[in-house]
Amino acid sequence: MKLSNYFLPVLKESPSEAEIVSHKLMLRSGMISQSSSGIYSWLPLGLKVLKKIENIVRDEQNKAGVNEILMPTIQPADLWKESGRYEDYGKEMLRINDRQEREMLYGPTNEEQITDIFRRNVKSYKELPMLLYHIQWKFRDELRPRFGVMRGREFLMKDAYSFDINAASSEDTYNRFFICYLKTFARLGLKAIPMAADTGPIGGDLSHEFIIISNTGESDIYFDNNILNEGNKISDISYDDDLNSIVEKFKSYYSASDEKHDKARFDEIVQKEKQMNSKGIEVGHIFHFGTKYSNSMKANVLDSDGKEKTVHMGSYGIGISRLVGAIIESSHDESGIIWPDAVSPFRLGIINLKTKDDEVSSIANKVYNQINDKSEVLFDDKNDNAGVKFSRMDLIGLPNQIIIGSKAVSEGIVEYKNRKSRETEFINLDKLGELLKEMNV
Ligand code: 5CA
Repeated sequence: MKLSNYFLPVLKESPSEAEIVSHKLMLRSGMISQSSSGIYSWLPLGLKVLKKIENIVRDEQNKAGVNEILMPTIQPADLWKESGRYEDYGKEMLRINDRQEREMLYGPTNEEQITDIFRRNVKSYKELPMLLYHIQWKFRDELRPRFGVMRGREFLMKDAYSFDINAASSEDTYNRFFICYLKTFARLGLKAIPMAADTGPIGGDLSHEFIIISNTGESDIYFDNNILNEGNKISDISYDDDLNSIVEKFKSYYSASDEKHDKARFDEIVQKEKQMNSKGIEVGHIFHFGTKYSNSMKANVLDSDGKEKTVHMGSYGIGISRLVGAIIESSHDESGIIWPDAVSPFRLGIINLKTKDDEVSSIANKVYNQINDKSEVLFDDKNDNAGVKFSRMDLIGLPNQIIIGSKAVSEGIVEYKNRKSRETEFINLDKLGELLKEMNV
C-alpha cells in the first residue's frame, strides 16, 4: 500500500479527551474515529489490526473444535423474559421497539439466543458436547464509557457457548476453553493470567477472568509471581493431553482480582517475595453456569437411558476490540505503538526520503514493488520532510522499517530499523532480500 493512497489521518497533538496511552495513540495514529460516547468508527489501520486479532481468535476457536456461527445483533425481548434476565439487566441494555411495537433489544451477550437455537435443533445426547461461537458487535449502555475501545458501549466480542449432558462433561469443556484462551493470548503476544472471578449478570458458580498486567487497567490484581512461568509451553499442549491436570496446576497458584482477593489466604500460601499486586486489563472471561438458562428455557435432550435431561452450559468471551487497546497498553514507547508481529497492520514500512529525486525514487519504487508482491508493506511515498516521515512511521508502530535515501544511489545501501530495539544498520541493496527473510517479512 502506498501512503499517498492510504487513509491515515494522523494527529500531531495528543487529543485532550484521551486519558490513557492506548486511546491517545489510537486517535493519533488514525486507527479510530469517535462517533459518539463509547462508539467508534474503525479506520483502515485500526480495522487491519482488529481483523488480525479476530482471525487469531477464530483460528484458535476452530482448533479447539468450536463451530463458528453468526447470530444477529438485534434480539427479541421474549427470549430474555423466558430466562428472567429482561428486567435484571437494567439500564445497560439498549431496548428498542419495532414498528409493530414488538419489544426488541441490541444484544449485550447471547446466552438466550443460543439456548433457543440449541433447543430447536438438538434433541439427543449423541450430539453433545456441542460448542458454538460467533464474533459479533455487542452493545452495553455503560454508565461510564471510557478509555476509548477499552470500555466502549459498542464493542466486538467473540462469545462461545457450550452444551453438555452433565456437570462433569461440562467442566471438561470449561477446561478446554481455559487452555484455548491461554493459547490465544500467547499467540497475540500477551501474557494473560487466569483469575478466579465473580459471575455478575451472566451467573453461575465457576468463572475465570483472563487479565493482562497493565498500570492503566481497571482491576486490582493479586497473584503469585510463579504463575507467570506456568504458561511458557502453552502452544505445545494438545487437546488430547490431560487438560484437567494442566488447568488444576494453574488454579493451584494464588491469583485473584480485588472482588475475590483474600489477604489472609494470600499471605498464607504465597511467600512474601513472590506476592505481586498490580493493575490489570480483563481481556477474556469464562463462565460455567450449569442449568441456569437451559432450565428456564427448557433446553433438554434425550439421554442414553431414554430420559429427558437438562443440558449443562458455559459461556466464554474475548473482548476483541478491547484487545486492540490492551495490546497497545502493553507494547509502546514514547514515540508510539510497537506492534507484536502477529497483529501488526503491515509487516514492513518503507520510507522514501527523497521523493523529489528520480534516481532514489526509482530504487525505492523497485524495492516496494518487489516486497509488496509477497508481504504486507506500507510505502511512504509522500512529499513530507524526513522528520515527519520518521515520527509518523514510529507512531504507527510497524515492527520493521527500510529507509531509502541518497546513499541508495551513491553507495547502493539503505537503512534497516527495528522499531522495538530502535537499532539501525546499513545494508547493501543486494542483501536486503536475505535480511527481510530473517525478519520474517
Ligand atoms: N456472555 C459472557 C461470556 S461470552 C460475557 O458477556 N462475558 S463478559 O461480560 O465478561 O464479556 C466478555 C469480554 O468482553 C470481557 O472479558 C471484555 O474483554 C469484553 N468487554 C466487556 N465489556 C466491554 C466493554 N464495555 N468494552 C469493551 N470490551 C468489553
